[in-house]
Amino acid sequence: MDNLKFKDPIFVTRPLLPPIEEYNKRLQEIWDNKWLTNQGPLEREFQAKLKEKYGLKNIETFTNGHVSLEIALKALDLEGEVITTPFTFASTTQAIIGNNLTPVFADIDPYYYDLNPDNIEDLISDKTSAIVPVHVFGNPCELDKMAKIAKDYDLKLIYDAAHAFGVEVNGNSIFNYGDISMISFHATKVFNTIEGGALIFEDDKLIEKFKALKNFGITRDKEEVQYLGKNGKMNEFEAAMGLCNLDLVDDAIKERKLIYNKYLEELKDLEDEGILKMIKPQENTKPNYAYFTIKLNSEELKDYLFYKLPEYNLFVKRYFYPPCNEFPAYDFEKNTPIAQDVSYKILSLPIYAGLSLEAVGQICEIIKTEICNFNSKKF
Ligand code: T4K
Repeated sequence: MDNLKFKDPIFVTRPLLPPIEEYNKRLQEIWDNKWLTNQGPLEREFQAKLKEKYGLKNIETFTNGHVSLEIALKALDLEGEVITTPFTFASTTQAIIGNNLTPVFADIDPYYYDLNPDNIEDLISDKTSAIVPVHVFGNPCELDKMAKIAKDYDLKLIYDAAHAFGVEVNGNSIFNYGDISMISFHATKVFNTIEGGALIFEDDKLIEKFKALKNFGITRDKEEVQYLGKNGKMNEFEAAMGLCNLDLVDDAIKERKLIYNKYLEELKDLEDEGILKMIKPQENTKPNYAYFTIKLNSEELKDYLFYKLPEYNLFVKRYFYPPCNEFPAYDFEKNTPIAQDVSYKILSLPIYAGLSLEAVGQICEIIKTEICNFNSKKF
């Protein structure tokens, strides 16, 4: 074991950080402007650059992804039930519940682990007002089917695209689908603004509403509180980080691709033997390689690896465990067997710009060694 143990800890991710001199230049601007938050010049510049680089119609930035999603649901004045996925981070479900809406969980597809559109229609009732799918690990949902269901039943379609920064489908940004898409710019994401998030949307009427909702509901024209708002503003230090990281993100995604492909190659034998399953990027998609996951063939093996790998200074994560409809805080129906199966058997392995291919090789060696140890203990 000792020859495979990492000297320094290897985490599931590390944040993308610009050269400190570049960030310092932006800090100097903040000092010169004496403007720290509340729709400052760097936030506006950041929004404009994102719009241009990714071909977006409207964008509003926020303090984090979660608040962005809460505000998206609030702005659409939704009521009743929202159909969503149980295989996601707690945020998606909590944003729905936080808006006094009831999440109704539909099961996921077994390939990309996204909300399966074929499971939605049976759950639609006269109380349903929206669908909130997630592009899990950055892999796009079935966009056309989702759009058709939303149109046929007159439902709002809000994508949780927290993982999907930079992803394109048929040459178009993934953020341009649905009524609204939410992105997270959290430190652990492909692209970060330390904390941060954004909403991308088509409808111009939402521009002023989002600006008000992130500022205590105060409208800019009348300076009146017209909505029950939040403090959801992005500050200038976050926008500065975003502006610096925008210059780096394309190269970071290229590095991630090399890592992703190395995992696919190194772990292929284990997949061929049916011991684990990996996700191959979808056709017609420009992926962002945000996460690399393995679904083990048993929960026992997943648990064994999860608790064993830290002995090698290797820290993987259980994205996402358990499924959100099993959180002890709520009492939801647990009738989503595919989500449950995936959630109990999945591990996310390290992937980030700066992780060497040599380290990836070592991670795969550790996994192979420990799967052998697990099997020999079993029989
Ligand atoms: N919807 C979905 C589908 C999401 O996945 C998320 C967030 C949201 C909505 C909400 O967006 P935000 O409001 O967060 O913008 C992390 C993130 O905190 C969370 O943003 C993310 N999803 C979720 C999937 O993962 P944890 O609890 O797993 O993070 P943590 O602190 O264990 O970090 C993971 C590893 O990253 C650490 O082991 C080490 C490394 N790390 C982390 C941080 C924060 C660093 O090296 N440096 C750092 O600064 O939740």
